Amino acid sequence: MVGEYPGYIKHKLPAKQMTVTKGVAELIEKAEDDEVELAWHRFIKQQPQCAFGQLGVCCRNCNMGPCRIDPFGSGATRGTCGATADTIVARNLLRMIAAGAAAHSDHARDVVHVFEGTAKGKFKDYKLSDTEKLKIVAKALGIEIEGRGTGEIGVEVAEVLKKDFGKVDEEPMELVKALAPKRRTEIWRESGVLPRAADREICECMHRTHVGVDADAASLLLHGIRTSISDGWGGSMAATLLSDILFGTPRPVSSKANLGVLRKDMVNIIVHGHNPILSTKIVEIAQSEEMQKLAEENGAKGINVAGMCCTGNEVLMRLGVPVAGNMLMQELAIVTGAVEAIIVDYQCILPAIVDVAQCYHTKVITTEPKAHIPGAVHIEFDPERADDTARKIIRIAIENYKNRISEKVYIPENTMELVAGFSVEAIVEALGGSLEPLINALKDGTIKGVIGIVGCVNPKVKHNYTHTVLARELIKRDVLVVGTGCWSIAVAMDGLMTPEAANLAGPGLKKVCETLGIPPCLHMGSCVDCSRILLALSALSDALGVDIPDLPAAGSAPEWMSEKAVSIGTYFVASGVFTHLGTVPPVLGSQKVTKILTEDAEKIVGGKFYVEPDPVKAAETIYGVIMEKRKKLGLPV
Ligand code: SF4
Ligand code: MSK
Repeated sequence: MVGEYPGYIKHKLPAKQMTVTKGVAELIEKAEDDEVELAWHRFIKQQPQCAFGQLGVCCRNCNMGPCRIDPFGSGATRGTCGATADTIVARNLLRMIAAGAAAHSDHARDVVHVFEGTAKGKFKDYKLSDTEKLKIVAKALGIEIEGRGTGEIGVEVAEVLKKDFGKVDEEPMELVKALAPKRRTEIWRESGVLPRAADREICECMHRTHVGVDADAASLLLHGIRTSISDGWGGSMAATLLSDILFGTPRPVSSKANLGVLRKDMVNIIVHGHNPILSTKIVEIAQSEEMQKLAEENGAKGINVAGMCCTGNEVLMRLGVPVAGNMLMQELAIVTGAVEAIIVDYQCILPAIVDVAQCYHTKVITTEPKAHIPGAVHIEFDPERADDTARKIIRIAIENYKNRISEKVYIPENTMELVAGFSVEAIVEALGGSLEPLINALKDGTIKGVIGIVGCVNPKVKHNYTHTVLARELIKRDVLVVGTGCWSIAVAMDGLMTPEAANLAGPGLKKVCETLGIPPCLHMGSCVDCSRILLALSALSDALGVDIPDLPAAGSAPEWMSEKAVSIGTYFVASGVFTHLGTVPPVLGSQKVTKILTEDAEKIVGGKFYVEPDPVKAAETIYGVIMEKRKKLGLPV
């Protein structure tokens, strides 16, 4: 790897300027000392990045291309087929939404599969843990629950939800009909964006963007909105609800975050990716006497499982498993030299971890038929033999402990306490059983508003800087912050998910947090759990008797990078949320598309995008929007 890029080591990164998270700079420096290349190094080698790509004006949707539009008008203004910059930018964005929605919905399909197999008694290593929630979901879907067993109800829930993926009629998706606020579904129906089935909308994205189909930017973007709704209120919603039924609805749980959660004297296993189906099993089986004994026989004091990214969030929220870091920290976990195995499912797994692992002793174990990485050990996960698969994988990790190279081990000491597990149900419980105290606090101005902050980290910007500064600026202004994904790990490592962080909040939010014993930033889960934010918004809009766009609420993806984040941002906007983006989306090559996203969308669905890389300026603007909404509702400002 080093031989491949002999130059990079001479140009060391200014590690301390790359991140705000403690311990990360030391590990970047260690990686350079060990001659290991990281995402930051590879990002620098990509410079200058293609300006056509950044503006979204390149197209390779057919073999008359690739084509690109000159943004300054001195070169080509149309592709070979005649597509304009507006068409190309809108088509590219639609394909991003399609990929993001596909990732979430396909994740959901896997959960539905295991849920159905469990309800039928076929997958014996799983059980339906939250049967109350099963009944609530079944009722919402119009399924009879009286006098029926949970297995029977579960099978019917699975039957209904399976149709939400791929049916061919024009009826809206069942989950959307069941859970989205009625005012929203009416607006979506009128605008022609009520989704019919997740796979169908995604498929139609691909059809529309094929050469010679939809050339109208507005029409393309409307379908993007439709597809994103099929994700947020459909695919992601199904993934969250069924994961809760299978593994339990999260409740507040204390744990720790940052790479210091790795243990020098234990077998360290990282679970990384997005799905709780295997990772929950890894945690469970690792705690078994059999595996702990095996670890001791191999010279370790035991087994330490830690999470990474959203699989990490899943097992943190439900089981209190410590989280080692967010997306850009996956390579650094290996650089500690103390990780015996990194077990991955899918999404946000850098293929480069295999190269990094080669410089240490870490085994990278892929488990999903749809996510292979060259050089990794592949052990395919089979839900029918879940415990056996988990045992097999954990054994590999344990047996690898003896291969640890002690001179290469360095675990930064940094860890941070946190409280996670704030599902909507947990928030309501923390409030004493109803949303009323929160509504009252919003009404009297003790809390000015609520923001959902989500999304990735990105080497284009200082790691975790925008995430943490934006959150700090908003809690200071008495805005309650909830969120998911890599954002939640970033602010947890910054200490904002401790009840003591209430001291950083404005007087109103501080009082509320102290009364309830909650942090000012609430961890709501993984990427698919952005659906929980939608449900929270829906509950708030019901309680206040207004539609979501009228709520003193906003959304943000400060350091986003993935296509899933594009889908999430779009369904936030579609749900009526003013949505901030901290990294610039590839749309600036079309004024028309930019205008639709940042202005016109509001007239159609009530929400719009706002782009601002500076978190302090963004916080001011977001706060201003929240205050405007308060004024319109007649609430004190
Ligand atoms: Fe070029 Fe049109 Fe083909 Fe795109 S679809 S590559 S713009 S000819
Ligand atoms: S893991 S999609 S980098 S949030 Fe959900 Fe983080 Fe973004 Fe992946």
